[in-house]
Amino acid sequence: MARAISAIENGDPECLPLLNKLFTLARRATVIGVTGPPGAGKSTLVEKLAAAYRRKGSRVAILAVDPTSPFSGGAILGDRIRMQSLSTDEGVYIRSMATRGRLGGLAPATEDAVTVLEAAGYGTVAIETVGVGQDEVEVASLADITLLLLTPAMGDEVQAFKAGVMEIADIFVINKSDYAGSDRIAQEIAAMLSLSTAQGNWRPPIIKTVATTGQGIEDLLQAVGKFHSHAERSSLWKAREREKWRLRLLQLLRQKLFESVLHHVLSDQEIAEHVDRIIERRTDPHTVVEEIMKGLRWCA
Ligand SMILES: Nc1nc2c(ncn2[C@@H]2O[C@H](COP(=O)(O)OP(=O)(O)OP(=O)(O)O)[C@@H](O)[C@H]2O)c(=O)[nH]1
Ligand SMILES: [Mg+2]
Repeated sequence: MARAISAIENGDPECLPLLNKLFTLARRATVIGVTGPPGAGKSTLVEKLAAAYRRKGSRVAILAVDPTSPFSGGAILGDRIRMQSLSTDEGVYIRSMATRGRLGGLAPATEDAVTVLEAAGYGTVAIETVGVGQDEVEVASLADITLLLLTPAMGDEVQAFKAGVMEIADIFVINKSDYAGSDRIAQEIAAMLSLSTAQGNWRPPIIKTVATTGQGIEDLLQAVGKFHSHAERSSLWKAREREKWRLRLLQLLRQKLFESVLHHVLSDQEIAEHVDRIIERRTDPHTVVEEIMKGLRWCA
C-alpha cells in the first residue's frame, strides 16, 4: 500500500493499470476532510477522532497534507511523530503527503491515495489539510464530510474569511474551547450562518472541542453521524459525488492537455522565443496563445 502511494506520488506510469483495478474494486470509505488554520489542533483532533472510530471497529487511515515550504522545498512531515498514540495500532495507517506546489491545499496524489486506501479496506479516511482561511478548500470537493476547525484566538479573523471558506464546512469545530472566547466565536459563526442559505437543508452545527483532552469528541462523532444520515437521505451525497468526479475528470484532462501541448507542440526554445517577442512588445500574450491554439489541428 505504501509503495503504491509512493509510486503514484512519483508519477510512475505503471500505476495507471493498478489504479484502474483498485478503483473498480474499492469499497467506498467515508472520507472526512479536516481543515483549519495552522496550529488550530487539526492533528490532535484527528488523532482523537481516529481513536474513537477504532473503538467502533472501523479501520482508519489518516492522510496529513503538509504544505511544501517554498523556501526549503521540503514538507514538514511531522504528523506521524505527533500522532504517536496511534502508531502501534495496526488498524490505523498514517501518511504525510506534500503539496509539491499544487494549489488548493491537497497533494497531487491525494485522490489516488484515497483509492488505494479504500481498496485496502479502510472504512474511514481522514484528510488533514492546512487552510489559512483563503483558498485551501479543495479538500471539500474530495471529502464526504468537511470539518472546519476554528479557535477562540481567531476572533475577528472569522469575519474576514472569504465566503467560500465558510461554505465548505459541514460541521464547524471550535477547538481549544478551554480558552476564553469560544462562545463569542460560536455566536459569530451562528450569525454568519443565519445569513447564508443552507446547503441541501443542512445547517452546519457548531461543536466545541478540546482536542487535547478529548472533550467534545463524542458530540463531534454524533454530529458526523447525523450529517452522514442526512446526506444519505437527501440527495446531497449523490449530488456531491457527481460534482466531485466531474471536477476530477476535468482537472485530469486539463493537466493532460496542458502537458501534451508542452510535450508535443511547444519546445522550451519556442516558449523562449514567444517570451522574447512579448518582451519586445512585438506581440501580446493573448495573441501568442491564439497562434499556438491555431497550430493545434484538433482544436480547429
Ligand atoms: N489548550 C489546547 N491546546 C490544544 C488543543 N488542541 C490542540 N492543542 C495544542 O495546539 C498545538 C497544535 O496542535 P496540532 O494538533 O499540531 O495543530 P494542527 O492544526 O494540526 O497544526 P498544523 O498541522 O501545524 O497546522 C499543540 O501543541 C496541541 O497540543 C486544545 O483543544 N486546547
Ligand atoms: Mg497538523
